[in-house]
Amino acid sequence: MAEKFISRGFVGRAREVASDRKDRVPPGQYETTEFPVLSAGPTPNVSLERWDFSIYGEIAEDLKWTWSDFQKLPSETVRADIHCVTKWSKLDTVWTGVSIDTLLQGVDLDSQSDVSYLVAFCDGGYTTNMPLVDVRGGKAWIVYEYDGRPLAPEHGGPVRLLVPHLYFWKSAKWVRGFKLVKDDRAGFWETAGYHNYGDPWKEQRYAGD
Ligand SMILES: Nc1nc2c(c(=O)[nH]1)N[C@H]1C(S)=C(S)[C@@H](COP(=O)(O)O)O[C@H]1N2
Ligand SMILES: [Mo]
Repeated sequence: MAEKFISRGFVGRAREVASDRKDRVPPGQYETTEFPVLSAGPTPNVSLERWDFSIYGEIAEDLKWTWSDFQKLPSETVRADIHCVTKWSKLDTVWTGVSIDTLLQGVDLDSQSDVSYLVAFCDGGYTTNMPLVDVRGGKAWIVYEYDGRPLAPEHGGPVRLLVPHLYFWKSAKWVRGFKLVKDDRAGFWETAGYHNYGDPWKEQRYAGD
């Protein structure tokens, strides 16, 4: 679960006991304090002058932000538990970035309600798909800081997607944009046999789970 710092849980969490932490680790997962790096290929290198983030696809008007545009967008600091399908979970990770709600403000989704999926695309060619509702309503961010520091390249810097309520393979590193589509289409791991949706609480690891 992700929550903003301003929300009520913060003080309470500081006094948390071990059993409460256990309840936050989904079935089949174990808690780690490490931050493993899992990448399907080499860490791409893109200059910030050439970097942009775009939202395009089956929508009336495309959106694009340069690095400096992106830095001017309102940011949020969020704390979230993350769950990798390789079975590690990491609690209370802290990220800063832009809510996807902010980015989608410029897309008239009400009059294009049949556009209900996205494919996140990245430098290096990685893709991952999810329903649009899963990145709306304060559930997902494009983050550029981890633990108060610029996001390290191996963890997805300059920016990555953060969708903490789904398995961490959905949190695309080096993300460069979203393609919004009417019909769902499988991304990199989803094509390779992983679950199309990936809810860690339902242990949706592989297709058919
Ligand atoms: N572009 C890109 N994003 C990616 C991946 C990848 O290989 N390429 N791996 C995914 C997987 S399987 C996981 S578990 C997390 C790992 O993020 P980390 O390396 O910061 O722990 O990134 C996800 N995002
Ligand atoms: Mo993963």
